[in-house]
Amino acid sequence: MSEAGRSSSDEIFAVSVISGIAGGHDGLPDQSSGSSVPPPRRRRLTTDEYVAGVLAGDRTILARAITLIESNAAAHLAQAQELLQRLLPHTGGALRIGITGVPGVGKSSFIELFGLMLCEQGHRIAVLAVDPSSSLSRGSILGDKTRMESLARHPHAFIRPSPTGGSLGGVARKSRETILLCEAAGFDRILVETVGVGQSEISVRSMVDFFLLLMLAGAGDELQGIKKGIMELADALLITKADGDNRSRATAAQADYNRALHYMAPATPGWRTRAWTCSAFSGAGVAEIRTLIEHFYEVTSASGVFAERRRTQSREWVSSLIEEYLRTRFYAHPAVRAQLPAIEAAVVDGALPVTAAVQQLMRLYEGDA
Ligand SMILES: Nc1nc2c(ncn2[C@@H]2O[C@H](COP(=O)(O)OP(=O)(O)OP(=O)(O)O)[C@@H](O)[C@H]2O)c(=O)[nH]1
Ligand SMILES: [Mg+2]
Repeated sequence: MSEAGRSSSDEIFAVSVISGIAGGHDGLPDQSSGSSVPPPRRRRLTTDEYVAGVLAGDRTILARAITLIESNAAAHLAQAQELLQRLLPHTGGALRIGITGVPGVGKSSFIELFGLMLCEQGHRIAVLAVDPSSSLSRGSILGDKTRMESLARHPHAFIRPSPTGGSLGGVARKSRETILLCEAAGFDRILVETVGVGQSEISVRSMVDFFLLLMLAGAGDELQGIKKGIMELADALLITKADGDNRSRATAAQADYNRALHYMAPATPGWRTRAWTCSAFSGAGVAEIRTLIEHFYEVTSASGVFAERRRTQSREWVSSLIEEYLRTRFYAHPAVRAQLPAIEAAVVDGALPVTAAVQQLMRLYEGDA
């Protein structure tokens, strides 16, 4: 497991193994303590064992396969890619749903209820989190586990905290590959929760079919401000906590948002984004979202938009990985690292034009690249 000596260019493909989360990292009770014989934790599984285990829906092996694809070690990368290659024919079958919203909006509470409803209807649910800040705060990993207790215990649900460490690009790569593993393991509804701050929403939009934005009522000025950019990505807006005194405010906000949405281009061609309300306390509105998403699937499948989005996402995934890879290699290059501070300083001092500075750096990089 030692990662000493890995080159920094492996960074973006790397996986920091999450330590210290009970139950094999998936937020579930430790299944190895049950009546079945626990797998030897230390022995490395062969790729055949991984393939067979994942395809059989063995959640312990699935959790280990995810840890493998999250690993930063070069040896793990090779095996992880071989595993993905073999599982690829079994992927793509799930409806992938992104769920975002500011901290505390009620994402986990909604997912708990929504996920349980889907489980009861015979679906198998995987809940993944994408939180590039989690290695620092560790906040939502723990929060999610406590707020999704019933779902975490459900035999048809699998909850996996956000991969930790590294750039958003690294986290996104791991999350996308985790989606594929979960699909190969037979999960047919994948819920990807991300906290509504910054780039992570755009990243999750690029890996899901349906994007749900949770919002709080009573912040009318949000309509003009920062939320607009994210609203444009959403396939539905859901005003949360529509209960008690907040019910009428939620209904008013729903009308406001519907008016605002009227003037926006839809996130998905042929689909009208609308605002809804729900309460995770009373359960009101949750079933409507399920129906809505099923309807979305029917409409976009029939029009071809669904398949086209998946193709576009794959193409964009390739280019974003290339960009990430090149950027990492560039900044890790010894000559670039040695010269960058001086060249930057010359630019800042007005002694060197920016374009000339970048050309110098590129020559350094390409010199022995
Ligand atoms: N009144 C009311 N409170 C709610 C509802 N849903 C969630 N809450 C409360 O809002 C708080 C945050 O809920 P979470 O589900 O943890 O929110 P979150 O968006 O997952 O939060 P982070 O993961 O920290 O970003 C908790 O105290 C919940 O009890 C609801 O439907 N009605
Ligand atoms: Mg949460």
